[in-house]
Amino acid sequence: MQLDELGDWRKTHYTKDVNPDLAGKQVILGGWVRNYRNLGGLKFISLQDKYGERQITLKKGIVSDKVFNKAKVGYQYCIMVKGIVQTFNEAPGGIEIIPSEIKILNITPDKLPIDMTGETLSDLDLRLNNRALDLRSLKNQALFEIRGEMLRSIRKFLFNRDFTEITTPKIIGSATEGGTELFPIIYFEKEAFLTQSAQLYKEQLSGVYERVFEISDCFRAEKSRTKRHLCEIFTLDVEMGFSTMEDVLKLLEEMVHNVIKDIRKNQMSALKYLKMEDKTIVPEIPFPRYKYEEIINLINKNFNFDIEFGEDISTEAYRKLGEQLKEYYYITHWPMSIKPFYIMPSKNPKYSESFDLQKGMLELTSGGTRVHNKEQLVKALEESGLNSLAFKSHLNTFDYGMPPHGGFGLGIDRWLTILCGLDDIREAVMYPRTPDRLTP
Ligand code: AMO
Repeated sequence: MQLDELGDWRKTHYTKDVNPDLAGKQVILGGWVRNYRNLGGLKFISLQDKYGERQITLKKGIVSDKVFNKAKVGYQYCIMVKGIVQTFNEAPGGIEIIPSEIKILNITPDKLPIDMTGETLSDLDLRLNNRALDLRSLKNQALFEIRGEMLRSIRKFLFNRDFTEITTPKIIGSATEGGTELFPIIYFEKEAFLTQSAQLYKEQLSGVYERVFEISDCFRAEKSRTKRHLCEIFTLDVEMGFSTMEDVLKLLEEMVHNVIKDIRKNQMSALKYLKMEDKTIVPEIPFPRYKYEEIINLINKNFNFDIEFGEDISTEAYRKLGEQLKEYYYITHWPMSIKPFYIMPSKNPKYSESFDLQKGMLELTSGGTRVHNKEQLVKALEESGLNSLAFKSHLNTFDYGMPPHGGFGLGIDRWLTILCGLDDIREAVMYPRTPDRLTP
């Protein structure tokens, strides 16, 4: 088939901008064929672009024979259409385009690897194998519009509160968090690692810019094959100088409240597409706060578990807890023994000035007050079995007037999973990385 050239055609509008005010006017749209129907003397094409879709209507006798005959399309053909906007109540969105010319810019095989009409949902792995195609679906369009809004809203919220956006290295020389969940890489002749989180750098920069945040990816070498774990995650890291956990808890709940408000205000049609308009609602603040000890007592009593102080809460226990506490809530004052070295112990050092933000069973965020005294930090490092020499350059920054500070890390992919009602976190990422997936 002879393909058309783009030539001097340029889009005049995106589908979202074609409204009834344009009735009678000529537009040029471009995109992909989401669906088509051929009813003999009448053909319909659903043309989809990055924002949505519009119906192209070709009625024999109304459009020229040349255009009518040219409109032989397949799923996901890349096309452009020049035509007149017409209001028509029965068309989706109440608008149709009557074409005067069509360009077929690229074609597709007869059978696509996944369904792109939206009528059936192909298997997730198959969709991920064909991700660039899959991402064009209306469902993914809605989902990633919400993600975009979420990131815009987070930035707006934090800039309005005097935060500075930072960017920190993703290649590091020693472990950030301790533990073994690091991906080693070869850095010229040396071993280096992919960063687990911006933790150390955001702390250092809270001693420079006071209130800082970073939105970026970090890497977790966890062989967890669950619907909540990825090996490359996208996180919001926040750190606030001259603050404690109390200030952090307050900021975080206000942020969550505001971001969901913005999503509802600016992305209601995407929420509706995902059938989340009654579920993703603006949560009341302040969020309920429970101490770790209260939570394990509650789980033990209500669900017959036997969690002892100092143990982590298992997935199964969280699942039960999530049936009772379905909304956003904080779990604070975790045992110091299971917290990283940089977390500040409470007055009673059995506990720590730390918290998790939960939504139902899912942990969205962890954070707390940090240790800002160098001697105390060196001691904590060594007590966690880490070599303080490996942290020398980090520790040095604590010699020059490090303010008391606190912060949090929020998993963007996990939050999107919740906001969009997804079953699997891999859906919330354009190209997910898991123990079993490195391509595409
Ligand atoms: P933490 O390790 O709890 O804390 O990570 C912060 C948040 O990131 C998300 N997350 C993950 N999401 C998907 N897959 C994973 N494998 C995964 N691991 C973590 C979770 C989690 O709550 N430095 C601290 C934060 C801080 O104290 O500021 C940290 O990284 O939503």
